[in-house]
Amino acid sequence: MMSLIIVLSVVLILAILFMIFRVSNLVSIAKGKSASKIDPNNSIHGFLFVVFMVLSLVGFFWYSYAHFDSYTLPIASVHGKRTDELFWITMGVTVVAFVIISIVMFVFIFQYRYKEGRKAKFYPDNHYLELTWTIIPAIVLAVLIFTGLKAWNDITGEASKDAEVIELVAQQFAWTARYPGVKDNQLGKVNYKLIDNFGNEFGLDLKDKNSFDDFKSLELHLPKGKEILLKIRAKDVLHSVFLPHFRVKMDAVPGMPTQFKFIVTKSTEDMRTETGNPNFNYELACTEICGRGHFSMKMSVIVHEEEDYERWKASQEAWLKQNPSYMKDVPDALKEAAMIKAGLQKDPGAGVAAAE
Ligand SMILES: [Cu+2]
Repeated sequence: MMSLIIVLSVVLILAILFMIFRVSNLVSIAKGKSASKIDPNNSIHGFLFVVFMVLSLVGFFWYSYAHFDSYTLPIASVHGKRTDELFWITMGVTVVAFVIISIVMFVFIFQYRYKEGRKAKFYPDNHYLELTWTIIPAIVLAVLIFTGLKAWNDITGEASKDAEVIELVAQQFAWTARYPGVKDNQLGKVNYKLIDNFGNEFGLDLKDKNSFDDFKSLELHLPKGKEILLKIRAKDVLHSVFLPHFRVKMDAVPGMPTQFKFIVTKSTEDMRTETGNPNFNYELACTEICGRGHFSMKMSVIVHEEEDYERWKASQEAWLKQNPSYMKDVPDALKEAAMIKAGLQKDPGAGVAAAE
């Protein structure tokens, strides 16, 4: 009902404005002036354009300066410094262009408004001018694009052999991480056809011996100072991994695994000291509108010193230990190895050593 009233009011107001316009036109015709004559408020409109420009530009610079800290987070990764530099160079170049274009656009509207007797000059072309405004932007854009492309290739390129590989799986509306497990440090194979509703949310392929000690985590634990390779996939729709402090942003695409490598430079504790906030926590947020629950799709991130990180990893239970019913999918020849690797059964060798 309320929206109907609003729609009717808007229609009514538009109709009234149209009628006023018609009446004033008719009045000016009746007074003997031509209807096509220029509006007497022309100068006021031109002037208002300039006022709008000044207020907008002042507001733009004031906001950018006054709220700088609320939209720039401290950097906590190695490549983050570089991408931020690129960001600010691009920002500088575009702001200069934006300001010049805005001033020219609005001042010309005022300066060259209609005036009785003034005629526009016919100026068809000027090769030097055309060359200048083609070549300079072309060079600037090429430099920006190629430096950006180089940074991008470094971030998404091959990770080193001893990088910490972690898999992030996105689904509506949660993130799940899979770690390779301390026994082999290799992520086991996955196959989307093996995903089920009973526990195998990763689609873990238990025919692969590397999968036996993989473990799942609902928090993302990361080591400080070590190269990390995030392997990212999505199970349903597009999602996007966003770790703002690390300047990490990568889409999670169903059917097309993506990855991102980076080195974290500050542990959670370091950041708590730096920000003076004892409750500071890193966060992973989804930055792709992925459905109704998108707003809630985040994950806690904890960055440890490397030793603590290894300790945390060693304290985690293998996925297979938490879901022992999947032992049926392990080939017979590998069953014993799987039991030992998953921690379902003590390593007989280790047992003897402990007993001695
Ligand atoms: Cu999402």
